[in-house]
Amino acid sequence: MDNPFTIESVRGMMAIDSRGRPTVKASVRTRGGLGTALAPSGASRGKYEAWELRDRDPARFRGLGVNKAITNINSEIAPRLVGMDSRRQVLIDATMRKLDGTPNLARLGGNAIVAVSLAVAKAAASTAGMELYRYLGGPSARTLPVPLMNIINGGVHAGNELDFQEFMVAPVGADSFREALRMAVEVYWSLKDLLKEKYGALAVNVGDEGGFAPPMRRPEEALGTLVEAVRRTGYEPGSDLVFALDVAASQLYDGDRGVYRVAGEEYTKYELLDYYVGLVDQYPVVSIEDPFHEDDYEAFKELTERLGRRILVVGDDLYVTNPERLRRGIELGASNAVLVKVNQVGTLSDALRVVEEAHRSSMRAIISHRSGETEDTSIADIAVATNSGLIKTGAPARGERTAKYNRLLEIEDELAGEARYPGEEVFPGRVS
Ligand code: 2PG
Ligand code: MG
Repeated sequence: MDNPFTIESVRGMMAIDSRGRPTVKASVRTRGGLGTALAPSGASRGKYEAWELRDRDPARFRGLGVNKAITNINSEIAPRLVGMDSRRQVLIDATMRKLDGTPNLARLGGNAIVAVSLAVAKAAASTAGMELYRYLGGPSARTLPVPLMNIINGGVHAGNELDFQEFMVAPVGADSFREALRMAVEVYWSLKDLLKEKYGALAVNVGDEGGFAPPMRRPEEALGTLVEAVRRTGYEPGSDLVFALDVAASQLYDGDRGVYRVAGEEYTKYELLDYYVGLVDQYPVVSIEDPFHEDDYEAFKELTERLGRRILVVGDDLYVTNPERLRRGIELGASNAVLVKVNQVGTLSDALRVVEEAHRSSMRAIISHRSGETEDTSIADIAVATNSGLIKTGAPARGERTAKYNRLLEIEDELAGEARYPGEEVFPGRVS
C-alpha cells in the first residue's frame, strides 16, 4: 500500500540568516506533502549546546560557510531517512542522533540535524493537511503565548554598553494575542520617541533582535526608561505590561576571579543576587533569565528560593534545552522556568520532551528564537502546540521577528473562539 507519509527525498541547501551569515535550510518531501525549515543561530551560545558545524574555510564567508553540514544532509542523512514514515518523529530524530554518533551532534552538525528534524514535522503536517501546531499539539492546542518582547538590546546583541542582554516587555493586560501585540507595538513606538528625545537620533538604531540599542550603561536606566515609555503610551507598568530580563550572565562572568562585571562594577554572586532582589523590588520585573553563569546551579537555586514565588527564574544557557541538564535543575530546584530552543538540543523531539518534563514538574517552558534568525516560523506553532503560554521572539520589528508574531496572529485568527490568551497567570504570584 502506498503510504503518503513516506519520505521520498531530503535536501539540504544554504540560506542566509538575519545577520547575513550562512545557515542550513532543509526540505523534506513525502509522497503527499512538503516541509522546509531553517536552522537559527545564537550569539550568546551556551557551552553545552548542540554543535553548529561551520566549514572553517577562511576563503569563504570568513570561515562561517555551512557546505559541510549541507553535504552531510545530502549524502548521509537523506539516504537514511528516505523510505521512513515522516510521522515517526522520535524514531527519525533518534536515527539522526545515532548516525551522528557524538553527544553534541558535532559530526553531522546540530544545524544540519535541526533543520531536517523540523522539516520532517512540517512535511508530515502538510501530508496530513494540518497546520503544524495542530499536528504537533492535537485538539488541545489553543493557548496563544504571552510574548516576551525584547525592546532594549544590550550584551553581545548590540553595539552599546548595556551589559544585560535583553530588556523585555510582556503585555499581560491584554485579553487576546492581537491586543497584546498592539500594546507592545505602541510601547515600542513610545520608547523610540523617548530615546530620541533623551539621547538623540543615534539611540534608536536597533540591535540583533530588533530592540533599540541606546547608549546606556546601567540596567536601572533601561528599566526606568521602559517604565516611562509604558506610562507615556497610557498603560500602567506592573498591570498592563510587565518586564523581563535576560542577563546572559555567562557573558559577564570572569571565571578566574569568580566575579560578574556589570556597568563597570564587580559583583560576587551573592552581591548580584541581592542586586536582583533590589531590581525586582523597584521595578515590575517578573522574569530573570540566566542570572548566573551556566555552571552555577547552586546560585540559580538560591535565587529561586529567594524570588521564585514572585518571578520566573529562567534557565537558558544553564539547561541548553537538554533533558539531562533540566533533570538536574528539577532535582535541585534550580529554577522555575526553562527556555526552549530547538537548535540548542538539535532535534524537535528532544525539545518537546524538555517542555513535557518541565510541565510535569510545574515549571514554565518559554519557547524561544535565537539572535540569528530566519523567516522560519516553527517556534510560533510549537508555542501553541505545547500550550506553553510564553514565547520569546524579539521586538515587534525586523522581518525574522515579525514573521513569528504574524504567524501567531494567523493562528489566533484560525482558532477564533477557541483561542485563549493567558495574560498574567503565566507568572508566579500573579494569578488573580
Ligand atoms: C538568548 C538568545 C535569544 P542567542 O540568550 O536567550 O534571545 O540569544 O540566540 O544569542 O543565544
Ligand atoms: Mg538567553
